[in-house]
Amino acid sequence: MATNRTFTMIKPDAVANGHIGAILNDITSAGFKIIAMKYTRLSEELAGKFYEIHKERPFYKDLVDFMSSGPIVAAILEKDNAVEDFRKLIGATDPTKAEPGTIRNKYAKSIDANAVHGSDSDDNALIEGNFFFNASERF
Ligand code: YYY
Ligand code: MG
Repeated sequence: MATNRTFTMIKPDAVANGHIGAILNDITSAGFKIIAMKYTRLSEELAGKFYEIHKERPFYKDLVDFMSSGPIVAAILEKDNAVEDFRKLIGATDPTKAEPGTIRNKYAKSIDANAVHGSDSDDNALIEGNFFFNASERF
């Protein structure tokens, strides 16, 4: 069901800094089940499409450059209240404002390279999951 799923990416900074294992451990320890997962790299074009809702924002170009700068891990996660609970687990967009113990507090260095993505609504979780995975890749 869409309502108990969310979508995440471990961003290029966290991958480059060797945090894939620790972040996946935090995610599964918090009760999220992995429904789909892949290690991949976004082209500039695909990163631009993924973040199209931010097209008019001043940080869009830097965001697209950053998200296509290296490999990422993309995953669909399942848990009751997945979208809201995952946003709590990752913390605020700006890691200096993220609560202690949150993934961004622990692994992110700046607002633009903030370690992880988390969907902001059930509708977007479904759209974003479908962006990366087809039906035969979800378990
Ligand atoms: O959903 P979330 O990732 O927490 O933040 P958004 O407001 O959706 O922005 C997406 C992405 O853009 C953010 O994770 C980093 C980047 N960004 C930025 O570089 N500078 C900002 N002032 C705001 C967002
Ligand atoms: Mg967002």
